[in-house]
Amino acid sequence: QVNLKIDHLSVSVDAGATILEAARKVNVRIPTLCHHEDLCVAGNCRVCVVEQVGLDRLQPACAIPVSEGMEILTNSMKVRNARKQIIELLISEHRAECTTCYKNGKCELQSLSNEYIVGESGFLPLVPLKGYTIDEFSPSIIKDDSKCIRCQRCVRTCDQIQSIGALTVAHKGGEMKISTFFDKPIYEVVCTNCGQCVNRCPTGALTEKTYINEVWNAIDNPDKFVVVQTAPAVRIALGEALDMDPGEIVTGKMVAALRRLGFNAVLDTDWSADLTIIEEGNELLQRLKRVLKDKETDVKIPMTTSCSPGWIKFIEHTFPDFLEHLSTAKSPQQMFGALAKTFYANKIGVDPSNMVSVSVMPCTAKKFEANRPEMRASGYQDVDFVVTTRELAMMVKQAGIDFKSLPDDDYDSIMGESTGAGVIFGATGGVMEAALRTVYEVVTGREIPFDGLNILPVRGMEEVREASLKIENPLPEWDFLDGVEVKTCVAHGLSNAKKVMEKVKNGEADYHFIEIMACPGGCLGGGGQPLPTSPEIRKKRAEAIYREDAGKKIRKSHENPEIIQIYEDFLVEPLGHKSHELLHTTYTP
Ligand code: HC0
Repeated sequence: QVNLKIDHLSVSVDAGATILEAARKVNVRIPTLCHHEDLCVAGNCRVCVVEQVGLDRLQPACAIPVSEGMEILTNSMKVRNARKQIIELLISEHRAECTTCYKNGKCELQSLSNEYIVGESGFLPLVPLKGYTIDEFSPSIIKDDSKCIRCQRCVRTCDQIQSIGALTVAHKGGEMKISTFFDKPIYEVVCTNCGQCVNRCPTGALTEKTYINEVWNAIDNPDKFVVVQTAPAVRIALGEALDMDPGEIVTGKMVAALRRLGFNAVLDTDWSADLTIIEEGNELLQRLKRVLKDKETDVKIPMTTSCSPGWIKFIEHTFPDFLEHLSTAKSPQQMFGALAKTFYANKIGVDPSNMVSVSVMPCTAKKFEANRPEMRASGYQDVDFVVTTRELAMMVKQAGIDFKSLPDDDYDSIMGESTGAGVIFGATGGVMEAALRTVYEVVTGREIPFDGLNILPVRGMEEVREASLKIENPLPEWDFLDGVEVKTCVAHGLSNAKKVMEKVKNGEADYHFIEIMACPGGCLGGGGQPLPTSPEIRKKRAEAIYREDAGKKIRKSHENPEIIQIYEDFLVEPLGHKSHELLHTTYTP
């Protein structure tokens, strides 16, 4: 332990802790910009400077470790003047058109400039803005260099969390900028559209591409029937953007709000998550049968999940020889979209050409996924517009809805009923847990031997988790699985996906099934979720997801009555003709 004083308050912290961490321990807030809890220290913006008694030079609190007897002043005149000047200099290079900025009200630089009354600055008119680029080509992300303050949070995110390196630092000194390979649009480089950079950008330099106006236009068009689906991880985070605390479950209020916004049908991606389990679970069993019973040698095992569009883009770019390991099952968003404009449109008597299919997702890559050419199985674009959790919150505010006081509403039927297994898709390990609940029961005829269906080994925030499940006394049809230990692996964040795929590539992995989600924590940490994000916030969201699961009457996908019904009425059987036509796809390098 190291003892020091922060603003005359005594504090003890572990050796190696920074001044910033010590200050937080005694509830002294030091402003930061380039610092982010998920990222390594950069120390390049200098907004967090503090005075160390006895030293002339100011110190960046985020980058300097504590030492015994240190005395720190975080609010001296010297510190206040320095911080103000630093913020003024940052603003002098920032296109500060705050009132028209998409990030207005949510920009960290704007908050600091307000806090330090930067309007008095003499620098503001002195540094003219140079020519700048606004890259709007991606369906998911907009990059506006004129708003960039070069803190490099995005670069560190793309490199450290995702191991992509699509964003990088180019040039030096005053010319330094955040760029891409040959300064190409992000759509043309290895960007996976995950939006993790958007989640960590303190200003409006990186934002999601919004489709709010397109959705309003559809709602206002009397000739259109607008259906909306809501992803699992939206219901446990939307409240954060509407003045509620992290971890509050707002499923019922969200459904009520969507109805108030004017959607014609409010349906659930969790329903198609249950459907995904049936299709993907059966695909896994078929692959295992072909390998273990029929001794086929060209079947790709381990099979990996295929529902995270950032992960799909990553494997296409980074491990193109392993694309056949992906399950052919489309994501729940896209299964929903394909069925909305076929099965559902037919059921309710709406011409699919007049149907507009909207999804609310925690993810910016879902905007890209909806635009992929593979996603037109209905004969139309299966999902027309994707809005993020943040955009839905903006729509709720625009509509003047007092979200907190809304009553709880239920989803419409059909395609609205879901199980606990569908809900947990939103957390890392959730797809694996949902699949195991069903696969084990299909194979053995017995419920999985875990406490109350909670398969704890696949849960948690550990970067890569492994779990195995021994099959004993299966039903006669699955006798080749008797005694087989089904080995699984779960990874979240693409740098962890890379580690797992390197093992697969090197022949060091003996897994049967791998779940990969592109974002830290799974979709609950998606690039479209409310800001800010941190390990603590993601933990609270995960707890909320498992609470929602525990509170569900039905917790296994194959017991969802609306899933049983769609096989009776339309799909006939898992992996059948209709499923292949609408619910499965393959990707080519
Ligand atoms: Fe996810 Fe999904 S769980 S990718 O993380 O599978 O975005 O929440 O909607 O499609 O269901 C995101 C979240 C989804 C899909 C589902 C899957």
